[in-house]
Amino acid sequence: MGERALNFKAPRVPLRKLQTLGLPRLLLARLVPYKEGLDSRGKAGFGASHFRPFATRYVPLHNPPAGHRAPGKTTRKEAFHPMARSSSKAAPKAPAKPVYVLNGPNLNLLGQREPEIYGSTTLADIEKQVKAKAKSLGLGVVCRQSNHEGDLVDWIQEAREKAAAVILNAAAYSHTSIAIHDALATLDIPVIEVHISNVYKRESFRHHSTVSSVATGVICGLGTIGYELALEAVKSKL
Ligand code: CA2
Repeated sequence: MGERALNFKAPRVPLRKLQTLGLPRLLLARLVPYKEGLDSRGKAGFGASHFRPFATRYVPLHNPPAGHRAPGKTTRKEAFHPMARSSSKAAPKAPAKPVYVLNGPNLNLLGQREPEIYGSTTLADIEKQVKAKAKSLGLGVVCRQSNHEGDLVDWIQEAREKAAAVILNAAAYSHTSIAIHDALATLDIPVIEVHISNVYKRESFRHHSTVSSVATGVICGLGTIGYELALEAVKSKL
């Protein structure tokens, strides 16, 4: 029988009324709570205040088949059978902690000077791309930039507690900073070093990095897409 033929709306009945009819609470939990199988706290079953008795017997038109559903939306089946969720095609769930994307000195000038080396993409563009990529991977991100070494050290220390991983373009500090090296050495989360330009094609003072020896991996010379590749790498490590 088609879904349309089965689509009728049972009346909303307050929980209190059903209880006074002598229906045991266990049985009430089998009835479909009002509002898409979830109660006001987002939970199914116990604690819902209104029910549509017998609603489990029909498939409503507003409950589209899996794959045609808004990402993250809970179906009735999933509400009552939590195991059913694992096979659904919901958007990937973000880990509790975000990835810190940290940029060092002068990177705020991107797109304004030296486009032959760094391209015309601005830092704001990069952060927009990073946020979109992170979302598609189910990751959260925090993007920050500073011209001050101490800020980068503070944020790396903060990442010990608050971040799932660090993506770092320490810019010129990559070639000089022992403080950033030492802060990174305390982390036990993935660290991806990024450089927009190919530092090995440039002046010899850019060939050494104090970051690389304490990084999980290094991406260099691929332009601003390097930040997105770094997110892919982080995703594979988490
Ligand atoms: O290629 C990279 O991403 C670098 O980390 C960028 C640093 C440089 O010191 C590193 O050797 C390689 C410099 C970032 C400065 O960016 C500017 C952008 C526009 C105008 C001036 C500087």
